[in-house]
Amino acid sequence: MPLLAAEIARRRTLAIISHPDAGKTTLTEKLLLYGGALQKAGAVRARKGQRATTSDWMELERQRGISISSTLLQFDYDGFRVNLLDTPGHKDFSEDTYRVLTAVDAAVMVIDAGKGIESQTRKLFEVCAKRGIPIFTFMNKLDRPARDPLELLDELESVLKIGACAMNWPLGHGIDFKGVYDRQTREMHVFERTPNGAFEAPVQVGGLDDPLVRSRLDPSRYERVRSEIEMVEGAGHAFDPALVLAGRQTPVFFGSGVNNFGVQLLLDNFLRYSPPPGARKSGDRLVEPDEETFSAFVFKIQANMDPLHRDRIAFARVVSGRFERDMQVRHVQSGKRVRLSGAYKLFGRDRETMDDAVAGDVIGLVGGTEYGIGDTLSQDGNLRFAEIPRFSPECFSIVTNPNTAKYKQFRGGLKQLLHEGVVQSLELERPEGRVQVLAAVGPLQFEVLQYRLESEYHAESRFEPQPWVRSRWWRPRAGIEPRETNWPSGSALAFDPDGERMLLLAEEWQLAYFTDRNPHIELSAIPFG
Ligand SMILES: Nc1nc2c(ncn2[C@@H]2O[C@H](COP(=O)(O)OP(=O)(O)OP(=O)(O)O)[C@@H](O)[C@H]2O)c(=O)[nH]1
Ligand SMILES: [Mg+2]
Repeated sequence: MPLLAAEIARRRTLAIISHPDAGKTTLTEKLLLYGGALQKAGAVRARKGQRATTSDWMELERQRGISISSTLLQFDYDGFRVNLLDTPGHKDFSEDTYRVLTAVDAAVMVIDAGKGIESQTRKLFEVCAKRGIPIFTFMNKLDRPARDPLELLDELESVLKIGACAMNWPLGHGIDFKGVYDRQTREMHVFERTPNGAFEAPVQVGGLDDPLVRSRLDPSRYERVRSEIEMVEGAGHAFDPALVLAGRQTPVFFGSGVNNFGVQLLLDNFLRYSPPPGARKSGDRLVEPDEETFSAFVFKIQANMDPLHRDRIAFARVVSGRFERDMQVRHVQSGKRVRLSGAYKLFGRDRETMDDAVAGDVIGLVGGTEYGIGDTLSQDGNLRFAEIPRFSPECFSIVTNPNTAKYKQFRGGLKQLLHEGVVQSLELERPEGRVQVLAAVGPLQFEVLQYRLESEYHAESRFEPQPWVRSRWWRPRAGIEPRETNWPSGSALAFDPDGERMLLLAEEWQLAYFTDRNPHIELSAIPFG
């Protein structure tokens, strides 16, 4: 069996992130095509008879043409084992995306070159920066009218405060977009478009003066590109792999995901310069990937991925040691010893038995009903990873079952989807007793819940939106004399599943007002734990 260190060194675990619609799922599909994991690429909005993408496998995703849930794709390419996670861009699903970011070692940030940096991209960038994750940038959609490349680079520097180094340079844009100039090899890659971009784009590669390559560009465009390249060579940042690993420089690749232009260059350079799996914190200690003891944490749960099996998969990122089939580990949260028998390698909704995994790999665990998001699995019962971020919900709804004949399906489905974290569940304190209220970061989460209850459990549901717009965990502040609390009008008290107290507010301004009026109460945007 190969040495642990050598196995770890060839792992790459990354997330693709951005604002909605920048082209993450399309790029993911093309990375799979160029990575040899797909023979033919599908489209996000596939027409009748066309292939859909591998990562938007959920029916609702295909109907709406957006990603709702993150998807894991594992494949081997050029000596590397890649764990690729396509994430949803919509802010209502950002909890899922943020969880995924705890499990990766690098990110590819996709930017629509016609638009530049959009709000959600900026937020996700900040999360990556805080975690010290190196970021590779893909400037996408160059086949459409795009902003000036220099301006796009400047924007990265001024808005995100990170050095931006163009790794390649676009040869034109819009219908004149012909390919890219690779600054490292000083070669032009001139591509041909293929129908639907389903197959790799034929490419001609040659130096700047190569007449064959040159003849493919309009002469005035060629002159312009040449002078742009001279300028970048003179004034642009020098590429510095150490700065990239430190999160202080982002290598920028121009291209078009739909047309497959520039995808190969992104993939090869990403694998070459991105880091192998890093350590994770357990309490005060850093757990290194090459430690002998196996450890992992669960960052995502998804039920019913396979319509034939209708089971639940927990996604666990291996932090250290070596996973072996049927091994016994401790599920730290319950204290129980569990056997890791149903373990899978995942490719969208497809699965294959996993025999061997090391740090960086994500294992799909089937059947462990006790696993929750954030849980630690380890041979060392003293380890506990606390990676998963929590969010205070801003949308609330009470759900009821309108069809008494389907009570069992409704209850069962709701329980499973709550466990998966599709939405959160709170208990509202009412004079008549406690009432369940569902809580989410954004309203689309409720739509997904309703749709999935119907399609996966054949259960109807009725949602009654509630008026609160903010929530906080609260407790009496230590060392301050208790006194009567001034609850704002329209507010409500609730309990989270751990029994921690929460305050739900009807207006945003009440937050500051409440803090001001109630110095004896401490508020927190995350649970006190
Ligand atoms: N013209 C052009 N369109 C593109 C390109 N890449 C993606 N698109 C289109 O942009 C739309 C959104 O693409 P997706 O890949 O679904 O974007 P996404 O970032 O995954 O979106 P969410 O997951 O919903 O956040 C689709 O209609 C794509 O066909 C590109 O390079 N050029
Ligand atoms: Mg997507």
